[in-house]
Amino acid sequence: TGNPGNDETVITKTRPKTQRPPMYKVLLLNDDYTPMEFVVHILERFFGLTHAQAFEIMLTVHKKGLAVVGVFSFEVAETKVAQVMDFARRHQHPLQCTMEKD
Ligand code: NFA
Repeated sequence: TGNPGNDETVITKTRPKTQRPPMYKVLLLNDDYTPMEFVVHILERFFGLTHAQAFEIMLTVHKKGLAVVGVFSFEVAETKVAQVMDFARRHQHPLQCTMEKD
């Protein structure tokens, strides 16, 4: 309008779309044969957990059937799964580790 004192300015804020990589949950699955201490060892060795944290997650898997061990980029998650599966296979335990998009 032509009224004095009103410039009719519209303020817009741009929100830059920063790209974040998709994240992946690494899951550990229960079975009837893998020893509890072996699972605890894996969680300490490949996921940098303390003994107490590792024991807690192992028990969750044992009781609930599965648990999320951690959330990582695709590449890191893939590596963790491969490390766990390889270590379990070499020790002839049927432990299963998988990943899924978060
Ligand atoms: N359920 C296994 C047992 O009783 C222990 C286990 C825990 C296996 C977590 C796999 C994952 N020996």
